Amino acid sequence: QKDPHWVDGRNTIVHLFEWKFSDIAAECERFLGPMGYAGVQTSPVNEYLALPNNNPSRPWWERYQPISYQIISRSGNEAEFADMVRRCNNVGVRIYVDVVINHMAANWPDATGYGGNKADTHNKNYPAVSYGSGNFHSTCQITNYNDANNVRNCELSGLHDLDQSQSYVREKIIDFLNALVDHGVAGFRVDAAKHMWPADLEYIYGRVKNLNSQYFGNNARPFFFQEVIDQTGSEAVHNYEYTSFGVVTEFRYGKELSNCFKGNNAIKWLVNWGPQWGLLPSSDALAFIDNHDNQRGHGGGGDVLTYKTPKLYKMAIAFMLSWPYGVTRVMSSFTFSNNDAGPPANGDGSIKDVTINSDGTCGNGWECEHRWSEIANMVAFRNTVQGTSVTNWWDNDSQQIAFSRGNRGFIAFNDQDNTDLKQTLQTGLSQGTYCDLASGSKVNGSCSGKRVTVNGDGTAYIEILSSATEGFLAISADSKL
Ligand code: LM2
Ligand code: CA
Repeated sequence: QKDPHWVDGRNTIVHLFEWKFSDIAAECERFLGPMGYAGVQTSPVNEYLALPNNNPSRPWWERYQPISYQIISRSGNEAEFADMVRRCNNVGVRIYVDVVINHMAANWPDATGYGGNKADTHNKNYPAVSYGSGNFHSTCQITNYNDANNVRNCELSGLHDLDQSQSYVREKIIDFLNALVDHGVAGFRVDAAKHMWPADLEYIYGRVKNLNSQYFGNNARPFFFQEVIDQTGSEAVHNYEYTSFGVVTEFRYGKELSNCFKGNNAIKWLVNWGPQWGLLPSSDALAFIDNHDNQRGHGGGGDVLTYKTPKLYKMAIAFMLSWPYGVTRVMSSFTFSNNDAGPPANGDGSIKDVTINSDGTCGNGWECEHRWSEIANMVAFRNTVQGTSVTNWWDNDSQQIAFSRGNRGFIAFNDQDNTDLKQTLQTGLSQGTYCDLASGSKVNGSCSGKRVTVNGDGTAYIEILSSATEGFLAISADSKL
């Protein structure tokens, strides 16, 4: 169940972290569809803990403490969810829901969800599902990542750990996933998959119904991408245990690329980026630079590039989108300094609308990295070069590289401090003038950024000054003027 069911000619999933359903629907219609994005990962949509006393004030991580499987959250209710899925599918953008099925909410006094359902968390009683204490593993804490039993049968941060080997628990989870499938989602991000047994997950995925034939035809199986944090390969649980029945988030991808573009490892070594670096096979991997956890020091994170260092971040994202590997995912954040802080909110606690400025960027505290022209243009580039391979690799034996994607695209990176890139290079493209997708965009046949002249023999003079705002340059068959 590794087919994301993208509409032909599209690529890349964007995680619209904490967005409301109404804003996601609007974004599909006004931006994602027209720009060629393939899908959206939502934040968890089922009912979760509304923190008592608002202390800390409605943190983003409430969403990872389920109270029930009803669709009601800070993002909206079931009718709004249904409307979003329909409108996004209608413009060729798929929806993938983040599902939290490893555990339920931890111990909280008077735990109440956004839909008003209550849970007696201290007694592992969640009547709105309903789960009782017998549906959970007995209480123990995860303390030893060298012991798969401890990792999978004990509690992650005190979150009560469901026993997915029970047919009753499986049934409840399958019913929840089926309800989302009925609405027309294309698949799921499975939270904390590392903390569940592969055989249990394989069973559950196998029992989820086929995707809604209204959008996906007959016999289409739901897509599953599973969160398994395996950054070193040295823990008891390995990411490859999960790849025979779904795709896995490849955490080494963003970690290594961030390390490279930060200058700790010369980017010339990226010539064989992929399994030779210890990454999963391309068809098993969900590739990303940062996610909602590691961009704020959660989920094994700390060192990855994020929107906070835009020049290097955009280079890493551009490299990801130009390289033929994996199902690519782009992060779209809200601005934060406090790692616990929830999304931009109004006085009554409701999530703020995503507003769009006249230059296409977002307001009201939303970063919208997916709208940065360099990133959106590279999603288009990836669509343009689909099916081609890497050719014409060039490097300066250090931190400057360039390569072609067949005769469809060419990209160059200058990651070297105080050294300009000034080279005549083989682009593989046909003669003509092209618009650089990093420094500008092609709009109505003209270019708002640098122009690149490709000669009759495919060579072009490429210049990226070390002082430039953008550290890369990209041209494609579709950016020809
Ligand atoms: C994930 N993947 O495996 C998510 O990507 C990650 O965001 C989730 O943790 C985690 N698994 C569990 O679903 C987040 C966050 C934690 C937070 C939990 C639960 O990273 O910090 O834990 O959600 O909300 C919080 C408190 C923690 C407390 C716990 C239980 O930070 O101090 O532990 O709630 O109340 C006593
Ligand atoms: Ca578990």
